[in-house]
Amino acid sequence: MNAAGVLGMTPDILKRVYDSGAGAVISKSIGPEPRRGHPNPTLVRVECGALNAMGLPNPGVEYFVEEIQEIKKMGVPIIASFFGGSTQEFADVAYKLSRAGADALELNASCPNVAEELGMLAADAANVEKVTAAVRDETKLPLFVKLSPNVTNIKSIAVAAEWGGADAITAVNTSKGIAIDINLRRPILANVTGGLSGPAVKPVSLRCVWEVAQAVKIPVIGCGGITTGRDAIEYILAGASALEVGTAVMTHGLDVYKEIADGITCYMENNGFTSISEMVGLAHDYENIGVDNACLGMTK
Ligand code: RRO
Repeated sequence: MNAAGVLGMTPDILKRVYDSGAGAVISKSIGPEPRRGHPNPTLVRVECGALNAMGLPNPGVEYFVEEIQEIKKMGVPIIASFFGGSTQEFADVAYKLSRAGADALELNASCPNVAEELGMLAADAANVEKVTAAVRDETKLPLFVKLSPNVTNIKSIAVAAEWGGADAITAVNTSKGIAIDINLRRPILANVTGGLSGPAVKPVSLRCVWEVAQAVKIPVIGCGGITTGRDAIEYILAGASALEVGTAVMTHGLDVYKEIADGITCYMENNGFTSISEMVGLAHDYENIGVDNACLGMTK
């Protein structure tokens, strides 16, 4: 899947993502009302990644209902990412997106770029459980909860989402960062801080997947710096059952979805796997893996 916010604004672009090899597509995070987002600059390339502070720009749920219907007519499986400013707003938006025909919902509990009540819900386990449970009451659709890496104990937050009724955990959103222009002697982003994505965050995001996979029984969706088939396999071995790819599209174009899928297939053929589920979380068994098997995995 594409990571929410990357190429997720219009039905035509999401269709291109799907045609490029993604198994499903994810919308930009949709809220109760239209939002302009932060002033420019909102995106800056940094070493091994990108820093964004878009500020949740979106057309609002009423408008997006029509977009979902259009995407469905194109035969594309669509996961609607969404947020709210309160528990009630999260529930209301989820209800409207479900009625519109989305195939699944991704509750964005983790935008790093807005005030606490909108973004860093995911820093508080009790809130995550409460909001997830309120959304659960409004929809029977598969419900993913996207968590933040910018927390002290991601395991407890993941368990809270599971208790609230989540069907899967997406791990993770961007890591909070900053970039400074040495000539202007000021932060580059108008919002000062932004969310770091791309290869720079991969080890951190992978560690989050590892920890979440140990903490919950529901599936984990991996997200953070996945660019190659090898990255994808690392995430699957750490416990991810599905993956989201975002920043790699900026560096490799839309072909990256097929390249990653081909890389996964190649690894599976070379190592005798016939389904993804056979590989999920295998690295957690590291103490039991013999040297021969470990070498086989490392060479491909
Ligand atoms: O819009 C954003 O600034 C944004 C969002 Br909603 C998010 O979830 N993650 C991110 O890095 N940026």
